[in-house]
Amino acid sequence: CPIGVFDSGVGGISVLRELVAQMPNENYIFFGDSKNAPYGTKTLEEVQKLTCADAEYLLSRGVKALVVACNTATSAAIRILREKYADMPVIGIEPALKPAVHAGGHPRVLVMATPMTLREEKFHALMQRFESDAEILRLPCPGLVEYVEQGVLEGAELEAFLANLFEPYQSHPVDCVVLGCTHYPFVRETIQKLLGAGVQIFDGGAGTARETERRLKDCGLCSGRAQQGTVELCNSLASEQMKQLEIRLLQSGTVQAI
Ligand code: DGN
Repeated sequence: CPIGVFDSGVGGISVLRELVAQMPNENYIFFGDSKNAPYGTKTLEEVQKLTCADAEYLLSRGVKALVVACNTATSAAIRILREKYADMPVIGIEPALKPAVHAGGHPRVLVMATPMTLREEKFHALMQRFESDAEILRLPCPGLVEYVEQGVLEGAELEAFLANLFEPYQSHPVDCVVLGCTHYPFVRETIQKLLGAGVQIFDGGAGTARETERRLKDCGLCSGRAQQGTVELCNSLASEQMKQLEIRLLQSGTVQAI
């Protein structure tokens, strides 16, 4: 059986890339709900409803585990999904505050995420755990997801948008950045360019992939296949242009997308 991975759009492919690197012999079905992206500026009830529909689609495709490759959907609905699908591993993602804070020296950490992720209870609880070891600054980035959904990963317009967001930190720079939305790793180079090479950038993709492998092992659900697995890319906006964008983002020379 395949592993089901979903996001409110194409951002979750940054997590899918890590999953494939971590467990190349598994089969994957990715579902991106680009038709309804972005989730991060919708109401909690809307996001919960859309997240459950995404999960149901993957369940109908016979997946053995669910990876919620979206910080917004995780913060809004992970509890609901775990209750609903109590007999299967349901893995979420959250902003990678821990490795950033452990970079040491009471760092100034900038957390970039959607307004909903930063507003929800789950993030407040996470922040409380690390508040004494770092100065944690929250930067909601409405509008950034849309650039990635349109395949704009670099260029003058994106740089101007980000420079405007980073303006308050010019006079007092940050030490680390946490990419708390799965779309943002695709614009990582542009963020690094604007903030400078000395700023460390973290995201939760690799941690989520390791956690998924642990959970599959615990449940005896790892694939015993010796050969490379497959990746199927699905999207609620089924167009040739979207397919090409998804393949470009997956950037995998070894895994064939079907
Ligand atoms: N990729 C989603 C996340 O990680 O929060 C956000 C996309 C959105 O819907 N705003």
